[in-house]
Amino acid sequence: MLDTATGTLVDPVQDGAATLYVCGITPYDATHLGHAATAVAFDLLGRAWRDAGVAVRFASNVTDVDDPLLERAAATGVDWRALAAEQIALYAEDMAALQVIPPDAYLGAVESIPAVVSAVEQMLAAGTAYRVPTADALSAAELGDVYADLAADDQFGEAARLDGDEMLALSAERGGDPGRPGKKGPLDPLLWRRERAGEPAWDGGSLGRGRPGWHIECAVIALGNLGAPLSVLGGGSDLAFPHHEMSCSHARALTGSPSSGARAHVHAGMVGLDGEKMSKSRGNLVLVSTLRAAGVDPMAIRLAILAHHYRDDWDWSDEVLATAEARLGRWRAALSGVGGPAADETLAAVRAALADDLDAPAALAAVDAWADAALAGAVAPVEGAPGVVARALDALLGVRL
Ligand code: 5CA
Ligand code: ZN
Repeated sequence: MLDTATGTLVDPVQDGAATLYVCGITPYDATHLGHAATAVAFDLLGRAWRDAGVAVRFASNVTDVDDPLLERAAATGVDWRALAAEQIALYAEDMAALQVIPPDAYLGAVESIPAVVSAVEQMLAAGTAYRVPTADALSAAELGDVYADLAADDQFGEAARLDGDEMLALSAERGGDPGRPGKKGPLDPLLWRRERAGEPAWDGGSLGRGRPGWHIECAVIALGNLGAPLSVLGGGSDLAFPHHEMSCSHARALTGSPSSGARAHVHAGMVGLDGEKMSKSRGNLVLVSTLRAAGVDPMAIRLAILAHHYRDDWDWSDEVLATAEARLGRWRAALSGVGGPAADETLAAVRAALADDLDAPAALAAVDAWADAALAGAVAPVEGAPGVVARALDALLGVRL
């Protein structure tokens, strides 16, 4: 895998085992093609590992309380819990349709609050977190919000490798608050937000009522369910900074170990539409559920995603989908025979492509070559070969025909 922290290819598997943490959705405007592409990318990794005999443990989260979710619920006049529940269910349906294997541990931010509170209390006690007074906390104002002290982490910045100005700009853009008065460092991220009027809040023990910050959510869920270090910490490239940088910093603070981040930081490229990143804030979304409702075969959506290398940024378009539908049709026709070209070389080529930093386009090309040969009928057919190819496509690529 390409480790985006070092820019080098690394093999994060150790002793035949690997842990994978993939950042899941904030449940509104799901599931757009960007969410789907990132989920499929890491699903492919899990499949390649399992095929190679690696014992995989996979965890993911759903950010079921955070500012963007609350803002969307308020803007549309729905209860934030109802919005989250509906979107989580829709995402699960879309993932099942796309043959994404579910995580072994799948946790929400809300259900993880007791673990987050313990973690933040631990960081306060260790001096790696501090309080910032709030003017409008509903009670015990002196407790304040809690922030992580990044100055206590001399490895901070090693994963994303950005300069100070870039970090400040991305922090402001992606949920941080570099201008908040009272913080020790502008990049210091929120760990616990005290209750504010009109906002949901939970019992925070010695922290006072409030709700969790974003990065600590993933740090706590990953540590609690997979341990440290992670083999792969994954998500879209929009999470490289600040989210993954901060989550790893929190993991180091909580374990006291400098190597408790991730062996490989792996980031999927951004899917866009007409040259712009597909995002909830821009509203330029193509939803998996809309395509499904229009009768598009989910396997064509999966093939459209797999036609792009996971690291590349790419644009969704009608042509991308039409190409995938045509490929699906050719593969189905080729697989419909009792006999077909021998499968061994094709399987070896698909496995080799996946082992080469998940080169899905090369894997598809190998299957195309088999399908072309099958349809041309030029080689002596081997009985059962189409079945072998079909099962390999299902297991390795998650394409069930
Ligand atoms: N809940 C957080 C992660 S803890 C979050 O980023 N949620 S999200 O709904 O915005 O995104 C869910 C996943 O999809 C993340 O891994 C994110 O990096 C990825 N993602 C979001 N937009 C795109 C896009 N346009 N292309 C590819 N992946 C995307
Ligand atoms: Zn996350």
